[in-house]
Amino acid sequence: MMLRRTFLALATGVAAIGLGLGGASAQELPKLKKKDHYKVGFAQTESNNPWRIAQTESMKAEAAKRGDQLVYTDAAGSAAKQVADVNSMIAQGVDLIFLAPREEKPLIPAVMAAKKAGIPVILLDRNVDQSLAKAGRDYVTFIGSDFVDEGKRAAEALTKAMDGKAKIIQLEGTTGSSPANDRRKGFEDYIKAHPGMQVVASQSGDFARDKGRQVAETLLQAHPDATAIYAHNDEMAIGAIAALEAAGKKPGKDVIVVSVDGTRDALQAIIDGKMLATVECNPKFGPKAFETLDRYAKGEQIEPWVVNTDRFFDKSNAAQLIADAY
Ligand code: GZL
Repeated sequence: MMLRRTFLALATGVAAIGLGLGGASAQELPKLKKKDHYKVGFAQTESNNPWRIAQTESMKAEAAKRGDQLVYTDAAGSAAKQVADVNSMIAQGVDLIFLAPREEKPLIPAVMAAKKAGIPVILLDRNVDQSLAKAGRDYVTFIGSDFVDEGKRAAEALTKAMDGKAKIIQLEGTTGSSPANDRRKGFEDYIKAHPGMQVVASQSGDFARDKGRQVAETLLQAHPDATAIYAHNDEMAIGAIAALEAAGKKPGKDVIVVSVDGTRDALQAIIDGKMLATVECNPKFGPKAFETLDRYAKGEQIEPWVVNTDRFFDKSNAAQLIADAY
């Protein structure tokens, strides 16, 4: 009996080490030594729209305000380049990396490389595939909006405005990105309970205005009976409005447009009656990102998801809030 118990204990121990559950350093989240000033990396996905530019400006402004050194990279829309950018930050020996993973899976190796190098990572704005990496184990936390809720709120507003009956064209964000995956999920889960609300076509416009216009043009030709457009971000929604007008359709009358972000152009489109509403997705991460870094350096236990709360913009408040929009 003794022999069996010893064997079992040994086997469990070996298995645990094999799974990396044993060796403390290999599995522990890197710590952040408290300093007066830090050298931090910020790996941005691209700068192809006002949202991303506003996010970058906010991070740079907060770093400057604190006298911290920011090693900034722009992956120009390439997940592979973003992985290389993170690896270069690791080589430069930054204290911590802020990463907005362009897509949920390709950035996992970068997160694991930083962990192996003893550099903590805070995910901003977009998340990684939760089955492959975990907050508190592989990275410190994810700071960002609830994209599923954004999709749900867009669906709620559209369902109400259309009395529960619409043929919807969906313009999806960047393929494989968490905002695109979750904004789709939130929207489609909501309309399941409203059979009159039908998505007749769904395609990625890569969160970009011109791509969004081109995709909207194609889908409107294929679905001339479409009565609504749900865009995963305002840039694509603005592109879709241009496509509608080019097709001789009146946005806000013939086709109702709803979106996410809360950019200045979107609020203007709402004021002009061309867009129904947009759910805010606040890009000004700077203060909260560095506040979370400070909390972590002080040894605080950081919650796995630091949630950004989102307002809702429609004709009731767009005019009074446009002055602060980006
Ligand atoms: C959302 C962010 C998205 C914005 C888009 O947090 O990742 O990326 O909604 C941006 O405008 O391109």
